[in-house]
Amino acid sequence: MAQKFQNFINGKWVDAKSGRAFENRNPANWEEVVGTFPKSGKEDVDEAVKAARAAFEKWRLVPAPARSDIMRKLGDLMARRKEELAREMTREMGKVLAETRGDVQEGIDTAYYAAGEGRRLFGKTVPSELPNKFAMSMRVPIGVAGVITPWNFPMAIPTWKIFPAVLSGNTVVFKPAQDTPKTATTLVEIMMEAGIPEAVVNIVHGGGSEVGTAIVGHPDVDLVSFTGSTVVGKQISKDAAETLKRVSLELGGKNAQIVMDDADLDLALDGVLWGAFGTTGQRCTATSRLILHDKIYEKFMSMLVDRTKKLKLGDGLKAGTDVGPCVNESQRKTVESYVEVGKKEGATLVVGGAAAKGDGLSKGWFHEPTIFTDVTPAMRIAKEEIFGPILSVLRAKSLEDAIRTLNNTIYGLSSSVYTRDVNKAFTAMRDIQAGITYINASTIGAEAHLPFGGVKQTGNGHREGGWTVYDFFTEWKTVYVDYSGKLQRAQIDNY
Ligand code: UN1
Repeated sequence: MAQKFQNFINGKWVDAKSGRAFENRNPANWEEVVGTFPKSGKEDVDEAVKAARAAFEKWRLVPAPARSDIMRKLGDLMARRKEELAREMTREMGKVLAETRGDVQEGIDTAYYAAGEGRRLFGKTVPSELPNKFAMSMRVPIGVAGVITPWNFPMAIPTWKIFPAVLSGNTVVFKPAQDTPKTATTLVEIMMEAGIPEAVVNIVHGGGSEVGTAIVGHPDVDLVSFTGSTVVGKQISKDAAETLKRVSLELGGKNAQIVMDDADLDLALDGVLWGAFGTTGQRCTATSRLILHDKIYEKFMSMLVDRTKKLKLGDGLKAGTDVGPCVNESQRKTVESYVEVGKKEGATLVVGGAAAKGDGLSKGWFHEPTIFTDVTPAMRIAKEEIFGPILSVLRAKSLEDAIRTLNNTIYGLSSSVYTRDVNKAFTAMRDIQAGITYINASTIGAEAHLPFGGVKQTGNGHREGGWTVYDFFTEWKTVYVDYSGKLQRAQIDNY
């Protein structure tokens, strides 16, 4: 019998009101059921929002440094259980153990950052125009936050959103992806153990069209933080407009790595292999385009093809595995369909291109690391986010040409340039249109204490991570204190 998991609403573990459930399976072995989870609906969301709203009235009054103490405990608990959490996550979504350990570490770092932030959350005092008058502006919590998260960073991304939300004094209704409900459930258990009061965080499992839509449409949810596809992000934006909610969207990418003719090619090779095929290409920061300078094109391609062929596919829990499975059947089908698109568009398939079979792979959603060359900017494989192990290679004659190609996308999350020329590096930093630019490093691997997010259709201008996420989860409240004892009219006739 598969282990059964529940929602956590108003401090109690409960089934979906409908009694329905869904199954979660290991993508490296689809015969293995991780557990069953409630298939919730609007009525469950209503309960969770009611509980979160009531809890907000008390939580907002707890001093931020006291909330910090809980964050510190949370970080400690996660650190103690890091290995167990990493293993559970690999089993649930497939990426290799070294990466799931990194995913948990991002959560730990985010907890400790939040712990520090509770003793800052700086406001500003500003001189007033008028005598005997004091003026200041301070951060205040907003209310109930809806948090909707993807499966590719099942621990890190929920912590990026929930920890700053809660540290700032908000309460949360959390809907994790249906492919990673177990990791999310464990995270909620740990939050309770650390001392987050009941009902401050509620988890409601289920599908986007049921649970997600209900959260976004709920008049008593004040803000929504979402990471996922651009298509869904646009819908959330429209739906949230009905109640004028504040929305933070972290969406798709079509990130590129440029390799200039003066680059350290071995370094650039390690970078692209890690960026394109790490996490099976399932990161919003993944390298899905490689732009090579004409002069090093032939040499670099032969190095790249050679190394790509040596990547070892397999169960992420097994030592020696480089690349795990796609997260589920539909994701692998998407990857397969893009291989067909690439071939039809006239690109040249140089490595991979098929669902992987062989020892230990027959019951998982594995797909070979795949590379297309002769890709032109107009092709769909150069433009659309695939979210799988496919790399499209383009060519450039110069830095300007390479940057033009890199910028030729509706997205703008991450980017990378390999060059030893400091002038070229600074030109790239200035001219690349992206939220994140790496020099001589891969497009993946953002650190939790710096702003994270993208330009263009990757988002709507907000940033997660570091100090910037606190701008999203707090409201500025301005306060004037007049101690003159008389009516003072600003801007009119006081002088
Ligand atoms: C994501 O893929 O949605 O920068 C997040 C990185 C990770 C986070 C990725 N730290 O690749």
